[in-house]
Amino acid sequence: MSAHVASGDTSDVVVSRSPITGETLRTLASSSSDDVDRAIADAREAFDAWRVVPAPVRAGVVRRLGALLTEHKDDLAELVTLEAGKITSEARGEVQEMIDICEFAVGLSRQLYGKTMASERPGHRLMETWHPLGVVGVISAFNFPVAVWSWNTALALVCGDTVVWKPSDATPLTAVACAALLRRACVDVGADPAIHQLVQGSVAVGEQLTDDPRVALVSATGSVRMGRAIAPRVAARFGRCLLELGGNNAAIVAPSADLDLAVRGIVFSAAGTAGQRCTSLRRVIVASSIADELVDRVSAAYAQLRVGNPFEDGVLVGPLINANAFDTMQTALEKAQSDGGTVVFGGSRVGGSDGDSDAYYVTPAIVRMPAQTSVVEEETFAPILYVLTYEGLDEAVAMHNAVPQGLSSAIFTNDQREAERFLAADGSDCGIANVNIGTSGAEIGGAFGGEKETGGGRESGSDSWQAYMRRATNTINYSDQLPLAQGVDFG
Ligand code: UN1
Repeated sequence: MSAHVASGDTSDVVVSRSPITGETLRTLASSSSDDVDRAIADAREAFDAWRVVPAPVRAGVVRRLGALLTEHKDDLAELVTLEAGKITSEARGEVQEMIDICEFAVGLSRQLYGKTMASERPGHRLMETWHPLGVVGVISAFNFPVAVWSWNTALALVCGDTVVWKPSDATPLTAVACAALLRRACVDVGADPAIHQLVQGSVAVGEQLTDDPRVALVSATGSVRMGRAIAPRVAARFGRCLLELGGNNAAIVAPSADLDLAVRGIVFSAAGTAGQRCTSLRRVIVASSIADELVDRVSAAYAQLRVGNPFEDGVLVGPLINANAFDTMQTALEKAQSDGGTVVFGGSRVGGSDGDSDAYYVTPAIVRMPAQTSVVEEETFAPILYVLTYEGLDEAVAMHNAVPQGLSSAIFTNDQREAERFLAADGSDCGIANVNIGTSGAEIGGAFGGEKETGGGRESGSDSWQAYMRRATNTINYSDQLPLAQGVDFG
């Protein structure tokens, strides 16, 4: 995603502002450099004791956090709507995603498996053990202000790490709420609350986490630009990075596709969350024979979408996060048109936002493009859906992969050959590849992340936990001989 604050910003306050009205909700103090230093030091100190607590016992904190999230689901969702502008159903879904990852992490605590390998030497055993890594710095974005934190934190805590969290400076109140719930979970189960530290601020705070050698892993979600700034700095100190950066997600719609299903999948992925998910659908690559019909049907569905206050029943598209997001969207639309594109639906600022208001509501846009020009290759964090056409599947796959990002992808087809081709080695080059389902709204059970400029990291389910631990390979000799590997003779 692409929200970014200018580098070197050292503002000493963080302003919580609601995109629903543009009003300031509250001003919080930013963490000073000393505060961040202390948070890292406290997390590092807490790690010494936390790493030797058995993982299934560590899971107690996460189990309790899951219970507290269940109890406070609606309240936390309300805060997410207020600060991030998500509709209530999606905000609740985001909190549900937190509850789900807590359950996953609790089960995982008994499954941090290492392998046992056959040794080539008699009387020897070869195995691997997974150990806690250290302090994990979590940098998260405004658009999933709570779920992405929980993916990282639930896994990190079960893995024996401690956490320092720098949330987006657009969503400081949801962060305070999450940190308070986790603190309470710690107190309730008798764990040291210092295992989690919250620091608030803008780029300077993130940079401090990035550069501090006590932070073993920097897990960052945000723009490609942010990832480019973080990765070399962490690499320079041989730290670890887990990057979840921009997406430019596409769906191929083949001639055999079930169009009812495709339209529903496209509309949710492209217009849902006002196009402000990393996984939002940004490109449709449709067979030319069905392109007009598909565009008509998606346009008709868009015409039914209510745009407005995300707290209101029936509203499906809330506001953009701020003026900058609106300007970026308008610039992209202008660029697309000057590249020969035609806006066939939406794109303009609408009701609830008069010229004076600092709230930005837009009708989701559909733009037919003659080719995949440079603006289509960029991730614009707003509801713009570019439509491109193809003749043969090879061409569609080539077009699909010809962007710098590689997060999520989909094909709508009822032809198994086409579906398998899309999922094969020479098919989609993304970290997520779906069949007959949109690009957004992944479950937590799978690994989440992508390739190329998306950064290569994997979070959430499957074996993503391994990024939060260090692996030790152990060779144990239980014989009275000392044979050397590879048949080496040393006297
Ligand atoms: C993000 O946009 O940063 O797959 C995360 C999805 C959500 C997570 C999105 N489960 O759309």
